Amino acid sequence: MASVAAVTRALLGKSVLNTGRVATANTGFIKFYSTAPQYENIKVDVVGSKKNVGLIQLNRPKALNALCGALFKELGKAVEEFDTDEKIAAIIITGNEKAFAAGADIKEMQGNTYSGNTRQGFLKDWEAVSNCGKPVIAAVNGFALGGGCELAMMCDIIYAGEKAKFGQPEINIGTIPGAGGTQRLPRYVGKSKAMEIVLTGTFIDAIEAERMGLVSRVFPVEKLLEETIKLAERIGTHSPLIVKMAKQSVNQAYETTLKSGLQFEKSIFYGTFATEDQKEGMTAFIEKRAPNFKNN
Ligand code: CO8
Repeated sequence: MASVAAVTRALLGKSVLNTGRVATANTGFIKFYSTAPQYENIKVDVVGSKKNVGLIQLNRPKALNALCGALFKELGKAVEEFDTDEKIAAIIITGNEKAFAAGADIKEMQGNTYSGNTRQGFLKDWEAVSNCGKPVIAAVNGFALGGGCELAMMCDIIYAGEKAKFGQPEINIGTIPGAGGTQRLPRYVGKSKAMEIVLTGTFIDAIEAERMGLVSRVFPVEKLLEETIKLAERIGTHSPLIVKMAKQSVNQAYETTLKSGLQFEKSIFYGTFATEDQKEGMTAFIEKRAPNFKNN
């Protein structure tokens, strides 16, 4: 499969930048600067016509992007950097055609012990994605299994290629999902389907995942990244501040009762009226022009 950089260059017809804050000459090649983060298990680019989309590609193809500890540390760092970078509007996490991620690294954790897991807080590095304030979109081709499915579910939106396969096969290897599979999956697809997936380890395909509400759209494999970048760019046309408030409010639906969720939503809604971007958005509507949001 072509690298993410090659795909995005082809899509955008221009060079992409990595997270080094210095732009390269438009030679069509990515140039890495010494100040840019160097990663071993992921690749990081900034893409989109406005260079406001952070793109993270999981990059352990020989192990089907199995999520080893080092990968998760790097992923967390990259997400946090994009989250604090004011130029970035949304973040995409993707894999390759064969695998988004085939789960936590079984070879790495096979010898783990209960006391060791507890002492070291096994999984603690997995929180950066779900804590990110900006929208995070999973672009899933191939296998999203175990921790890979859980990683996708930590994201705010899941787009899938038509050959994607989702599953929680931990039951096959004598354990259970440990990063949200028994908690987020029922919230997406309901108890009966979640039980079936978790208790049998059966994989579901992209169309079924879309029908269940796990995935919001399915695309031909080669179109997935292009469509996901378009989605991120569309989000990026809005006020980043209001996007963040909207994300907080939707997330609250998973944390609380309807009554307190509605109260939370109301206070965030009222809060938008304390922002310049609400004034600008409504003024622009009345004046029949495009808004010029200031993230304020
Ligand atoms: N961990 C480590 N290595 C893996 C993993 C994995 N999860 N998945 C695949 N690989 C490796 C294989 O061992 C193989 O390596 P090698 O060439 O050295 O033998 C290589 O990737 C290619 O895999 P296969 O030859 O098996 O490829 P196939 O196309 O035949 O099969 C499958 C693809 C069906 C995806 C198969 O590889 C498979 O079943 N993988 C395991 C899926 C799984 O059980 N995932 C759940 C893991 S447990 C988990 O995620 C718990 C999450 C809780 C949080 C934990 C936080 C750390």
